[in-house]
Amino acid sequence: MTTEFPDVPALSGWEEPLRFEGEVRDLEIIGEVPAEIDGAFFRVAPDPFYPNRTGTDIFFNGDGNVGAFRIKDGNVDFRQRYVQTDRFLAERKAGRSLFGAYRNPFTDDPSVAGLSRSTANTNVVVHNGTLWALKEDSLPIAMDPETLETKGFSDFGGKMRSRTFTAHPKIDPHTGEMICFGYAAKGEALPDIAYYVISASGEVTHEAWFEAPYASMIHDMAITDNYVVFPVMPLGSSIERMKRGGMHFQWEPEWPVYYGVIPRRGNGEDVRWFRAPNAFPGHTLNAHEKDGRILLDISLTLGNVFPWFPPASGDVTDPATLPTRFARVALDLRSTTKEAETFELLDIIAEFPHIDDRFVGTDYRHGFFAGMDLSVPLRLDRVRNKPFNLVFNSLVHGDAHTGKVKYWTPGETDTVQEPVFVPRSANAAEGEGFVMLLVNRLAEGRSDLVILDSTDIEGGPLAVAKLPMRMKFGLHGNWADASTFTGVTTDVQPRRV
Ligand code: V55
Ligand code: FE
Repeated sequence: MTTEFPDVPALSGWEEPLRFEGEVRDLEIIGEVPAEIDGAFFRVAPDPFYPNRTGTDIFFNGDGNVGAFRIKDGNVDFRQRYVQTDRFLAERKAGRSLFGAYRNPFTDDPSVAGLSRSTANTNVVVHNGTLWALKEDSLPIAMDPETLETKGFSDFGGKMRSRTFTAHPKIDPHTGEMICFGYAAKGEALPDIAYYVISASGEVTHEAWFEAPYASMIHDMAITDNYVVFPVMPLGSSIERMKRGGMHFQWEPEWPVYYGVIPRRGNGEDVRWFRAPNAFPGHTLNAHEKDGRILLDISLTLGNVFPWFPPASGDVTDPATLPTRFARVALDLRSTTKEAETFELLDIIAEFPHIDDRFVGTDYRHGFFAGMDLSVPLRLDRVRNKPFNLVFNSLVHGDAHTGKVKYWTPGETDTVQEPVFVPRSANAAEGEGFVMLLVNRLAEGRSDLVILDSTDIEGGPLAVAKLPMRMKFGLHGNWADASTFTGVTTDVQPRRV
């Protein structure tokens, strides 16, 4: 490789491309990994393998590099492998970048026209014995959870007609169904949404199509016992802008937020839209039904969290300075209102929420987040590799019933990544178990996997598994019990590269 990576903040300092695949068996552990933990923590980070052909790039456009921490009998094995997307394989074959700007096919080398543009870089989720690597512009791609071998993209035996699949599907803890959707489902920058239910054994059992109020990003979703919610973000898409070489998304400060609600087995005409003032709806913590209303718990920021998708005016604000909170949005299904009502749920600056997944869709208490503990300064003047964006210094626990908040803040030169919750046993009480996260030791240029007691995060780590290298800031990951790894039956499409 003779070209250099562009000198942009998104690919510098801590976020310099790592491009590492391999394994470290039996990590050195300070403390003790609880013996009852048997499973794996999967996570994915954007990690561009080649410098982008356009000469610049954004963080969201890197190739998905999946990390797996397999934990058993108190030991931790680490493995990392790129998702072998069609795009990754084609570029490896060519020895250079062939795909251009983020979600802008007009900037691609003509030789890759029609090939999947998925980087598979946003989330990794186990369902039906398969590890699905997800990017919201494409179909999911299947990996083997034990070897991280890539098997291929799937359209679920031809039954999934959407061109896209969310990076944030939800798994119903009672039925094992994967509830999911694609936006831009008929093509980039079009308003079509396709909603799907996939059974525990991987069959598409329900499909519904409808249109969003405008064509934009719909990043996350939420489910309740009977409904599905789609928060529509005012990050508009435009083919014309893409053709001019502009960004796929543009922040639209005048557009309202919409929340779409559809019954779990509903059809396109059943969708109901609730409007709310302009804001940035981020990740959902959970949702549930109460007294005829849907209560959606979601991060809500007043302004654009993604400055790399600026508004038409070009004005950007440092996202760290924008007012943000964890909100409870009420959607009243019994009245004819078209307005959503917004309340404060937790007084925290936090994102990357996870709950005890056995309580998805129901009334619940425990949320875990990557957040900011403002009482501990982040001393970036003392670190070698500066982090780029999305900087959090603390693991946060919030109680959705009492509003009580707890922090574990590792240190003045440490940042944290998204935490996941691990139940102590299959029938443990809600929130009783462990929480696991990557901590970036910015001064050392190295990361640790840290395991804490989920009921006492203030007590600090039970175990610290030391990595010999830095872990790029990942987007999302999930915990999967070892019992869910077996029975891979996924029907995948033949490889095209
Ligand atoms: C997000 C991340 C993406 C993306 C769209 O975090 C939204 C939100 C890593 O890629 O393509
Ligand atoms: Fe996300």
